[in-house]
Amino acid sequence: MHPQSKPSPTGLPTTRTARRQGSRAARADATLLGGLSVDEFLRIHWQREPLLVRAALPDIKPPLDTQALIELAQDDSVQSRLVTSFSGRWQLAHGPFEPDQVPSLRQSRWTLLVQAVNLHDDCTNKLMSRFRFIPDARLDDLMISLAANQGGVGPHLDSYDVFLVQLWGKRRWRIAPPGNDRLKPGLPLKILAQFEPTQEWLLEPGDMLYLPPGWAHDGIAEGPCMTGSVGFRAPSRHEFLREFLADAAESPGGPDPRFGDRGRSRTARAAEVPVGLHRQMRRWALDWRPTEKSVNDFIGRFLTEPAANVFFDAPPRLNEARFFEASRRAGFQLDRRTRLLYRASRFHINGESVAAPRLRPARKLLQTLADLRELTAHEAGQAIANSELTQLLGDWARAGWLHPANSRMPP
Ligand SMILES: [Mn+2]
Repeated sequence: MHPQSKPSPTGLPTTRTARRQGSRAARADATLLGGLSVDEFLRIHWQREPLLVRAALPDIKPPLDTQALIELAQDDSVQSRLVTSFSGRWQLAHGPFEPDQVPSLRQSRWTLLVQAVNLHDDCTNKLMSRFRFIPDARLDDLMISLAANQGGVGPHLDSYDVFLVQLWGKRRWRIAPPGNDRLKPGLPLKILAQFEPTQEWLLEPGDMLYLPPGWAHDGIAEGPCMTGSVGFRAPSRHEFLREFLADAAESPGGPDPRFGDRGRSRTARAAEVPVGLHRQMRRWALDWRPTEKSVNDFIGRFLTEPAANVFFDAPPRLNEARFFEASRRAGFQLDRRTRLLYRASRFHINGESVAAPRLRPARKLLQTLADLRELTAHEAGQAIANSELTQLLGDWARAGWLHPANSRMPP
């Protein structure tokens, strides 16, 4: 369909962002959610009810083969775990693994879990982007588990929503509503003491199961199989405040008065906390207020902070003229590991906050880059014409956060 042939429901011209995302949503509607529209799914199922979708991703192929996945688990920048239940005894080992540490698929009862494969593989990243009807700030990663026959991690529950996508082979899932979260004692992994499944399905390639947080589930491979888990992030108050307060403590800003007790009298009770000292510290604690700006910026930095094991490969010496020339021809694309979010007039990228460009068209271009994770050659040309954007995009390219489109990205 020609993009201009269909007026938007509001009668206003649609932006390219809305159009591209609209078509993405329409494609998702077709099969991904089993005939439900995204809106219906969000209203009926999201954070409420499980949903089984047969042939959600028809013709799916594993984004990478078993050998490539095992090789990822050998990489020390990748988080991986090996769960085995040989002779009924649960064992857990953390990667990176030597090639001979991963059992053969001819042996039963083991699972290799590789976290955040989307950060390392473009096809996996593309698969995860099918779920961008949930905002990036809520999307976490796509884990891939490779299981031998009868492999699994035991009945357990997660605190986050999950889409379980069967990529290859078959896995039998049994689930139970939230309730009993008591764990079996003395095991290296969290396995529920009690599990009384209420529903059960055998998932085949392309089938998908959505589970809200807290639903107990047990997936057991029937023959060797590969399953993708699209996971979400939902900070708890404690997690957020721990990071926020640590950040605030490191960057107090303003003067830093120190306690003093000039003119004090001698003490007869050496162990008693001095009244003045206690009073001063109590005041510091009770009077401390973050500024609105520091809170807003911290939230953005918190939500875009790269995982501890993510390291961007900054080009050794960026030839800026050549970089902008290549981008003018092909457009820009964000590195697949880059987290770029925006709110009001601030942009947050990989744990840093920057002010939006002053001119509205430039701001719009940056929002498009964030929403679509790329700019066309035409848009790149417009961006390069704005000096504020050129500065910003040059900085990001130097950090390895942004590349000319279609260029080989670091593995
Ligand atoms: Mn799980």
